[in-house]
Amino acid sequence: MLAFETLAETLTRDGVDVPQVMQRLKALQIETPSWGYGNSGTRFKVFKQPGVPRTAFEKIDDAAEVHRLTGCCPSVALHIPWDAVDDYDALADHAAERGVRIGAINPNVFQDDEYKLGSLCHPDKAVRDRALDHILQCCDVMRATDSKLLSLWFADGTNYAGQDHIRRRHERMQDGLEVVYRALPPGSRMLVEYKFFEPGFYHTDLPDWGTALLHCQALGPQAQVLVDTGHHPQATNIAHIVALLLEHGKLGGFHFNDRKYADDDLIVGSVDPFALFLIFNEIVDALDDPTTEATAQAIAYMIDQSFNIEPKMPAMLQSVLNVQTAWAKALLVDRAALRDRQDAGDVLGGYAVLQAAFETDVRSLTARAREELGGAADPLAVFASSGYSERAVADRVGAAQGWGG
Ligand code: PSV
Ligand code: MN
Repeated sequence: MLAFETLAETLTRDGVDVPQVMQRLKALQIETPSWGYGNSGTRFKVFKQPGVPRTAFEKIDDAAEVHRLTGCCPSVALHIPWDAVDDYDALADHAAERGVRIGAINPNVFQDDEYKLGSLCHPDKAVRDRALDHILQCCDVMRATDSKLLSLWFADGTNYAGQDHIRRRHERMQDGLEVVYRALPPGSRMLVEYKFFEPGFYHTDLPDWGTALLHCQALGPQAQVLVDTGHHPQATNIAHIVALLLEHGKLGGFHFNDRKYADDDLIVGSVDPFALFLIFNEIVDALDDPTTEATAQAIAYMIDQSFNIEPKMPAMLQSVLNVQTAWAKALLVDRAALRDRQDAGDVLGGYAVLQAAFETDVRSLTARAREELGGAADPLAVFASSGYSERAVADRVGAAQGWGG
């Protein structure tokens, strides 16, 4: 690994504004999900891990440890009711004491028996109202915890042709979202997530960014699309989606993870780090463009992963490191040269500019950024020798074994 000073010198010689790169590198904040710390599994099995948190408070402790080691994960997303508590003020205070804050609130309208045929799209108004009530309660949780993001994912869909009326379901979704939109706390945003299949296999009510965008456009400026990188068909060009959502002011946030086949929840960037880099490349490009800058600045970066066979804390740390790496590489792209090659119609020239940034060894840059943020140069090594896991195993006995436990 090149020493920071040596790399900075070389980059400066190549025309890179290293102080600006470092400033942008340190500005990247990545939210971690409470459910990434608890037990989780596949359709087939939940493999229990010793030492996992038993309560929302302990999940916040783990998130705070990730922030302590990286310096760039100051918020934690909650999933309600997985993280439901009697006293949300106390939970927010606990987070603040640990040096983090509550991030996006994720309502769960997919695990009750009533939601078998959907939530906001359900044919029965009573079920739709139940889902709506829950989401509105989550808006109250936002108020209590000072969260500025409501993150919505719906498992709504059908399994058989003829099961339900596709357009009527679409209208029910819009009607429900409108009620939620009006209930958003001031200054907050609502992020609408899509997923191309699962659990609905014939049709999904929010299958793609286009459908999410239709809803968000009809709702207004506080509604934006959330891109979960694991929620696309094979070969989808996510960077393209990101570019178009940025262009229209509708890219609200990400759920990062990686995937090989479906919604695999693998460590971010573990399968295709180049794809992740290309996503960030579009974002850095948008930051430098006055027409898209505000949207790009406000993007909420979140990890959405449940770790089934790998140790959870190191996996979370690795994901954060991989996001930082891709971000750093995107910051190194020579934008003037790229523009020049593109305008010249130079097919391989533009690719070469991207490749040069992607192939740069940025480890010393990201390590320095973490140190300057108060984290560790090597969070995984520090975590391994910290005794945190061992203490958790000794102290935390009896965690719930189901999803979100
Ligand atoms: C659905 O697959 C999803 O990506 C949504 O964001 C959920 O809220 C999350 O996973 C947790 O199950
Ligand atoms: Mn997600």
